[in-house]
Amino acid sequence: MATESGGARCESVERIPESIGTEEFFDRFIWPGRPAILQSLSETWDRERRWTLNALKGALGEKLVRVTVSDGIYDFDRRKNDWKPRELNIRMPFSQFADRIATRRNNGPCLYMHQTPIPDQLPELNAGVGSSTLMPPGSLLAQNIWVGSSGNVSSLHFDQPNNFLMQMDGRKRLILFDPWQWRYLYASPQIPHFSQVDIESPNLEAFPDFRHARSMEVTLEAGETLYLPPFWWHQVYSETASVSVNLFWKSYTHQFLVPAMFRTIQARHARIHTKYYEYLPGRLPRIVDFVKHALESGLGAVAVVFACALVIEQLEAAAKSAHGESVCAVSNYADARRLAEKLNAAGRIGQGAFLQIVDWLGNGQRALELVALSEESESVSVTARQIVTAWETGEISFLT
Ligand SMILES: O=C(O)CCC(=O)C(=O)O
Repeated sequence: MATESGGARCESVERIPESIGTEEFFDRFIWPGRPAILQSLSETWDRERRWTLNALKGALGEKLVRVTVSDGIYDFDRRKNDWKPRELNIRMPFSQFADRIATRRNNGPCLYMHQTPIPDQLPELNAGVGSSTLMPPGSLLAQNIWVGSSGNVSSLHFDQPNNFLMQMDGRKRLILFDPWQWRYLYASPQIPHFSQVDIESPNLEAFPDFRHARSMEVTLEAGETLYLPPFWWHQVYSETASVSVNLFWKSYTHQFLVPAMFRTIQARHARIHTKYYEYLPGRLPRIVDFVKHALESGLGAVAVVFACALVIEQLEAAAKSAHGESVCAVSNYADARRLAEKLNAAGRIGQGAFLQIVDWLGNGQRALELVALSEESESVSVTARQIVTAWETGEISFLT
């Protein structure tokens, strides 16, 4: 079906009505990298008693929360090629916020308490936070809550971790593009996990290949969870007042074999040397897991390729540390957080920010994105060069 945008919508995302075992979930969705809607996952979260707007109002009461006010697009003004966050932040008691979003009129301002880390910012809710047996133990990276009015749009981007987006109250609609659509979606050089294309009204002169993009559309009802594999692009529309919780959890190595990651590898080979290094130990068990899985599934050739990659990585790492140099490759949130903590400690950025992406594009625009996690911190962008220079001049030191 052709859309107004010139792209097309195709296929649908499978809905899984009953609970599904971990092994089956991995075979059908994780290994092939397919999204799914799980209709029973959030049952275990006591959704109605703890996570509806009313229940949250009871739990949070007059607590001051940070809310963004916008015309709906709260992140970037891609039409003006403006990549600074355009949001207006205010603080208000949660109960007042809940009343405002429940009664928003069609053309009124949109309010959003978006991507708010529960353990850090809403410890009152911590006791109600669960996990999922579908995630390997120890793989949880972040638990965020998203509460807002109808009309909010989280514009087209992807994330590196696996994601369970659980719809607790209200309804959201999502437009998804698989990772292989990368070249049709024109990642922003400034914020490389965001697309420059306004998919509602694309500028096909500036972004001609968008016409080849193929998307899927899904509606997420209360009680449903979307499993979104890493690097899947998503634009999210709140269709009603809404409460969602999302769990980010670690990716597997094979999930990095997508165009965005190839760009990172290119960047590595372009010799962007920096002197901090620690991603390998975290990734090792996941590569080994994948090799084992490939062998068990009779995919001998795949196992061999990965085993070779593993050996090459090890040798490369050993050679680099022997020469006292290493590669800047922060590949997951946990590593990024640790790096940001070092930067924080060195007074380079505000408390609670973290690095999300390093050198995706390898196109000379080596932006690192620092994302604010708490009210005290500010979103800042620094280039890899700035960090390296600061490191070389001894202004900061980290990950040695
Ligand atoms: O629900 C939203 O508005 C955005 C959610 C999202 O981007 C995510 O879970 O990664």
